[in-house]
Amino acid sequence: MSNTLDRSESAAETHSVDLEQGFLDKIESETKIEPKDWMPDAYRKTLIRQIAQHAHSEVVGMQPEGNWITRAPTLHRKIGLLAKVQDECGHGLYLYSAAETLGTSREELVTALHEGRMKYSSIFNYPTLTWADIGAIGWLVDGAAIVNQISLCRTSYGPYARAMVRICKEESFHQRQGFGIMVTLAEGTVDQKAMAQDALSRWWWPSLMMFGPHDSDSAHTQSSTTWKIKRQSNDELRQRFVDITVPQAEHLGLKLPDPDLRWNADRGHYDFGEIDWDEFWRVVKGGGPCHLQRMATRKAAHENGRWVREAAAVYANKQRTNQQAA
Ligand code: FAQ
Repeated sequence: MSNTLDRSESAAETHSVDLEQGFLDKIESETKIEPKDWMPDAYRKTLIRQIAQHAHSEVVGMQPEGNWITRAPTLHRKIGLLAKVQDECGHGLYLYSAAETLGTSREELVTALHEGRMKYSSIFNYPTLTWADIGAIGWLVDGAAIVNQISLCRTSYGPYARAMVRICKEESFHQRQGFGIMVTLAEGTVDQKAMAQDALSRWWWPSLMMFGPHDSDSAHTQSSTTWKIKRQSNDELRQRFVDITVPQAEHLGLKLPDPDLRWNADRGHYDFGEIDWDEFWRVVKGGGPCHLQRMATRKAAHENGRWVREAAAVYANKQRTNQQAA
């Protein structure tokens, strides 16, 4: 009897080692992991966390810009901004759908956000005080998001990687739209240029924080890199963003608010000053200037949309019943 048990336990162990090896082989050979493939629990958990937090960021990220839709300076700018905010909502949808392929539900993820068990990007905790902030968000926040997300197009989980390809195409349009606003303001009156400078000065450091803590303080980087969820580290991506953005600020004739920023010919990169990590962690932990307002608005929108979700579910059921009857 005990021999039979020993044998079945050891067969189960061999099976699980085979599964794990099969998974690692796929990662090694750059074969995407798909929803029905076997994957370690920790890989699944990390993906759900990262994809859902990304989805929450897109949806909460609609708020700072939504604030300016009714105050856009021209019809042309208003149409562009409306389309951008709708795109962010769509990105949230693709990402929640990608997370759902891992065996969770959108309702569960949204509840976790509302109960403070999940995060959204620190960047969306800052206020949009002037129209120039809309330019700065498009240029810097979408610019940072693209640098991060281009890298994620090669992430190992298939549905996430495919969502990223589409999202990046839209984000690059957003980035150009934002830069266009900054160009107009920087080439405008003295007051407009000052407004652009003020927005840049306020959004620069929070944009650098979007990439997360230093690699040495990043809890998830090591495992996420081994599993090729992350293809480049937080610090590598942050450096890439700085290198791309400094010449753009020079083109605008605006000054980045960092006295330590300078080209380092030996490294072939810009050196830049230290981020205020106390501020970063304070914001990440819910102490950001607009956190309470963002969450109250998000929860109210969810409640106000309840009847739509219920009506859509009833309609879908009715369609299903009709199809079965036909
Ligand atoms: N904010 O160990 P790591 C956008 C947390 S989309 C808040 O380095 P990881 C589009 C992190 O979750 C912007 N929390 O974590 C748009 C973890 O806490 P946990 C969102 C942060 O995951 C534009 C802890 O710190 N993009 O902008 C932040 O390996 C305009 C330790 O950190 C994405 O989500 C932060 N900035 O690396 C929309 C991209 N950084 O979960 C509207 C996908 C770190 O253990 C308008 N995500 N934390 O409790 C990623 O690439 C990664 O998750 C990182 C963080 C790089 C953000």
